[in-house]
This record gives sequence, structure tokens and C-alpha cells, in this order.
Amino acid sequence: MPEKATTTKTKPGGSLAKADLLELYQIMYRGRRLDSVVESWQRMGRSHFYIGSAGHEALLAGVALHFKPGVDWVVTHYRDLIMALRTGLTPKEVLAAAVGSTEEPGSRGRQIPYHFGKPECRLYTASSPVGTQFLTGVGMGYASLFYSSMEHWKGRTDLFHPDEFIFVGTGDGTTSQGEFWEALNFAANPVHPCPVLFCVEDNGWAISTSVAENTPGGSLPPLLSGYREQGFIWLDSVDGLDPIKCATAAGKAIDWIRRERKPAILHGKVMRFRGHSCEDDERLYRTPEDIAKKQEGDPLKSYPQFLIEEGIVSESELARVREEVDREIDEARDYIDRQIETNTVPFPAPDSALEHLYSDKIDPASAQFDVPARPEGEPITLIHAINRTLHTEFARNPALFTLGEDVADVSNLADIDRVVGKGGVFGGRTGGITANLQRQFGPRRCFNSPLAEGCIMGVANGAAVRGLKAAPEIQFDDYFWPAYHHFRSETATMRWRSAGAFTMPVVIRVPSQGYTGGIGAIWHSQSNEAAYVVPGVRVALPCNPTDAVGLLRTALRSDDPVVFLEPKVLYRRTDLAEPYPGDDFTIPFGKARTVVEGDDITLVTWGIPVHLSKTVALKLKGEGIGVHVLDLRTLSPWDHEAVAASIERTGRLLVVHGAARMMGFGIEVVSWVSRHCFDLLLAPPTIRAALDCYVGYGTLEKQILPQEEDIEASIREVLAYD
Ligand SMILES: Cc1ncc(C[n+]2csc(CCOP(=O)(O)OP(=O)(O)O)c2C)c(N)n1
Repeated sequence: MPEKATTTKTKPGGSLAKADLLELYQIMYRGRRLDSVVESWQRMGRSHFYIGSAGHEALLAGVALHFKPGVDWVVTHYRDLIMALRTGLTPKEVLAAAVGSTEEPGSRGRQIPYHFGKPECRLYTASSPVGTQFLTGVGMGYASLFYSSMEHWKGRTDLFHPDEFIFVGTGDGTTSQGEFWEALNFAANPVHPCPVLFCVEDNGWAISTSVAENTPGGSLPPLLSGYREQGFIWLDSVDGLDPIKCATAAGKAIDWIRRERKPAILHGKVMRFRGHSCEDDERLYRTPEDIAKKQEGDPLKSYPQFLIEEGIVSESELARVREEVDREIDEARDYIDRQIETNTVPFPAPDSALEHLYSDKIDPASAQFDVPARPEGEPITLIHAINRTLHTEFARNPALFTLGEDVADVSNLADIDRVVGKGGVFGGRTGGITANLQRQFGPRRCFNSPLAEGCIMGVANGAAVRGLKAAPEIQFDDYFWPAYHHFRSETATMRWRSAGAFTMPVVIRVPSQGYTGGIGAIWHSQSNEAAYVVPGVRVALPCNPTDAVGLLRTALRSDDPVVFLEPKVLYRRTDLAEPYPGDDFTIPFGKARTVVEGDDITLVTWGIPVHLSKTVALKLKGEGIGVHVLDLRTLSPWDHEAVAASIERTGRLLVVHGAARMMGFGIEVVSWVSRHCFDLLLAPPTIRAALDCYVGYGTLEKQILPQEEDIEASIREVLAYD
């Protein structure tokens, strides 16, 4: 309950006007009323899930008071019902979500309730993994910085507002996730400050784990004081059950963000009035006294009482607020009730499950991308081909940017004319993959990320949601795993889980694969391609300069997330150099390339083993054995037709890849062929892959990755089958 004024000089409502004080009550009451409808529906079996926001209202109402709908963005924690409503989500839509109706705008009935979303209200469709919201929110904040700091985007209020900020909600437990700290490090860095409000709703519990178990000392703010002392961040901690204090603190934090364009943290001690969710019985881990104590702090009781006692409002004014809210919520409840009673809730159509996985505007496999090469100039290596393509696409698309470890030319821009520039770890004096992007296009479009792959992926994701074309680099395939969570949980699912409301068409460039001559070993030789073949994502793996140009350009011009795997040991191979195929050259995804013609056996491969397979096929040609080598070039989509057509001629299939056989992509090819080409087969489809272990150092590499002699032996084995 707000403290009573101790002197006659202090106004009981602080600096807030009467209208604000009433609005705080309205915001809180609206949230509580709606929350209790969902709770009762869950008890009645009308909704399958309830996770209450009761007890978090005062803190969120304080923020909501200063929030500008249509200007500011919201990335919710599941208890942020109040913020969702503040953006313009209606009670009817919240209740539609509770019953899984397609009238819910965030996912059209695909997600469980409380994963709010509504694109036209700048309300981002939340996911379930706690913690991803931090980096997505920071990426959205980066987009704000990007747009506002470049002349090109001036006046584009459809894309950004000069004083906008991004609200990111979280519970106290979730701040234990590494992403919280990664997000702070990125957003608070003066090199790229992001206008984000991290709102920590500290209810003391993360399900049944106490804040003392999650946070050293049981309180987050002291741990963050270094950021504040350095002036990187606004930090405040407030009694989250006192709406006046919350609104005052939130006002200061938001003013700072709008003015300084820097992040802020608002921490409030709130209450979780129910168990964690409808699945949780908190009597199992909290004492009866502890549970009973909660009710004393309920701001929905203490705040209106305070307003009346202080003579700020009358009982009838408060009653009017409640009546209006009740009318709105009763109407929304009756609307969905009627649908339930008449069996007319519009649930997702059973045949709609595969919708919104990929863009319906741009199909990277379409003829639109079948643009012939116009080779020009001297042959160039793979690294130069990729670098040149990035340069041409950066020039063409002002929304394109890259971040990654060491991708910039220099750390300090003032030095740029005094040094050659790095431009990626595979660069040398002849230029790296991202060389001169920073020099030519500026530090907003090419910059060194912190050394944190999750941060790279999450920031790219958030920026992509806001319409930027993010093309991050993950330095080695072997170090993708820290980014994988954001890739798998956010990038891959975004379009599907929001039923097309939001997209993340990020192009992730990844130096990949082994055959390092033994120097790479376990963490510089992995081929993780199969891990990226998940619904909603395209995967490309060129193995020569021409394909790299064509596939990368298609990726950068398409509207789906693409993992673009680069065979790093081929970067500088001059024997593979080819003339640049032109600035318009693109290759449609899902079109295999015939490397060697042959009629006796079909060899399907991709990446570096393409070159080994070619050598073997040409050798066997001399013996009169026809090996038809197909380079798939993309694994999602992959060219079923070319494989089937070849097997029709040969009747035999060998798949060769540099990843382990166990759960490798060869299994996908063999499975499809076994089902669809069964009658054509003269021998069992066979896979020659890396051994089912990891790649070892030195001579071990040769034992583990398929070599030319292994490929030849497997070809002979398949041919010998009668
Ligand atoms: C990455 C991840 N791990 C675990 C969970 C399961 N889970 C859902 S909510 C939750 C507790 C979150 O606690 P806190 O951040 O304090 O928020 P509160 O529920 O208290 O508001 C957990 C462990 C999850 N959703 N995501």
C-alpha cells in the first residue's frame, strides 16, 4: 500500500495527476478481471491452461502509464497481460487465446494461452523458452538504433519512431539465463546502445525455486550496480505492489530511454498470488503462513482504499471505472461463451498445420531465381566470391547488415585508413569474407559482436522481426551450439508459431566442415548440416565459387531463414577458382548439380565430399564404370526429382557425406528413396559417411572422414550387389 504522506507538502499521489491515478486503477482492475475469467474457465475445463498475472499488476500498470501504443514495442513475459492489453490487444482476443481460437491474433490458435502477440500493435508473439525474449528484444532495439542513425531511413515512421522503446518483461528466475547478461552487455554497450526497458517482475519464485536459489544474495539490483555506475544503464528497484511508486520509477526509466537512447532496468518486488500455473500446487513447497501473507499486499485492495482515504477519488468514481471494465469484459466473455455453447469456436482447420512454415511471397526454389551466369574477369576463389556477393547485396539492399565475431575491419573506426583490416578470421592480407563491408557501408551494417553466439543469433532475430535483413556469421559450425537455442526456438519457429504474423528471414553464414588436413580436430571440423534441417528453415551448402555466389544471393533475396554453410578449407583453393558469375546470378534452391554423368550408380553428395567423389568418378570412368555424381547444393529443400531420375537410370544409390552417419542427412535421402524408388532399386541404398564419433586430430581425421579410397570401395560394394 502506498505510504501515507507524512508532511502536508507532499502530495499523496506524488507527481501524478488525478487522471493518472485513476488510470492506474483502471489498468490494474482490467487486468485482474480478465485474469480471473481465464482462471475460472480453466477450472471449468473451457481453457486448458492458466498462468496468472495477479500480483504483477501494479508494476506493469506503472510502466503502461508511460507506454505509447503504436509507437513502443512489447516483448512479453507470460505474466504481462497488462502490457499486452496496453498495446491494443483486446479482452476478446485474450479470451479467444484461452480457448485456442483463430480469432487470437498472435498465433491463430497455435500456441498455448498467454503467449500474447499482435503485429499491428507492435506486440511480438512470445515463445515459451524463458530467456529468449531478452535478446530478441535487444535485436528489436538494435533495429531502432539502425533506422534512426542512418539518413536513408529518415521519416520512415512506418518502421520506427525516434523516441520509441522496447519493453521486455521477465520473472526473477529467468534472469539466471545467460541471455539476460548477454542482452545487457549488448544493449548497454555505448558502441550500439539499445532503447530497451528490462522489467524484472520479482515475485520471489521461479515455479518452486526461490529467488535466493536463483540469484546470489536473493536480489538482482546490487549485482547490476556496475552497469549503473558506468552510466550504461538506468537502474531502479521499487516496491512492485505500490502503483504510484511503480509509475514514478517507470516514468523516470522511460524518460531516460527516450532521451538517452540507452537501456534501463526496472526491478519491482511483486507477488505471485496464485501458484505458478494451473499445474502447480504451491502448498507443496510453501508454508500456510507464507501463502496467507500474500493477500495482505494485494494492490487491488489497498490502492483504491488509499485513493479514497486520501480524498483523491470518490467511491462512485472507482465504481464507474469498474462498471466500464466489467461491461467490456463481460461482453468479451459472453461472445466466446456463445461460440462455445453453439460449437462455433473457430479452431485452426485440421489441414492448416503446414501453413506459414515458409514465405508465401518469395519461393527460393522458384524459376524467379533461375538467372543464368554471365562469367566475367579472372577466376576468383571461394572467399572472394562470397565477399564480392556480400558487397553487391549490401549495395543493393540498405536493410542488410552483418554481425559476428571479428567480422569488422577494425575495432576503432578512427583507425580504418591506417590498417589493412581484418574482415573475418579467415581473412589474411588478401582479404577476409567480410572484408571492407564496415569500411564501405559503415559500422551499423557490419560490426563485431560480443563473443557470444546466442547474442549474435538473438540480436539478428530481433532485428529481422523489425524488417532488417540480418546476415550474421557464426565463426565456426563447431560453435553454433550456443546460438542453436535461439535458432531452433525462435528463428525456425517464428513464422509458424505466429501463423505468419512475424518472420525472421535471417541468413546465417557458417564456415563449416572438416578435411582440414588433421589440424582441425573435434572443434574445427564438424559438419552439422543435418541439425539445421528443421521445419521453417532452408539449408544451402555450396562447394565452389559459382554456386556460392548464386546460392548466397538467393538466400539474401529470399524471405525465409537460411543456414548457409561454407566449406572453409576450400576458401583459398586456387585450383577451384572460377570467374565471377555476375551481379544478377542466382540459383534456385532445391536444384541438384550434375558433377559427373554416369549410368551405373547414383552418388548423392554435398559440400567438400563433392570434390572427392568427382575425382573417384573420373577415375572409375577410365575403367568403364559410370558414376553419376549429384551435388545436392541445398538440403532443404532437396532435389528429390534429380535423385529419382538418376536412380531410374542406375538402380543403385550411394550417399556420401562428411558428417557422421548417425542421424546424418544421408538417412533422410535413403529413407525417401527406399519409399519412392523401391521398385527401381537393384541394391540396398547405402551411406558412406564419417564414422559415428567425432573428428580427431592429426592422422585420425583421415580414419574418420570418408576419403577417396573409402568412396571408391563403397561404390564397388554397391555395384557388386546382385
Ligand atoms: C528455457 C526454459 N526452461 C524452463 C522452462 C519451464 N519454466 C517455465 S516458467 C519457469 C519459471 C520462471 O520463473 P520466473 O522467471 O521467476 O517467472 P515467474 O513465473 O515467477 O513470473 C520455468 C522453469 C521454460 N519455459 N523455458
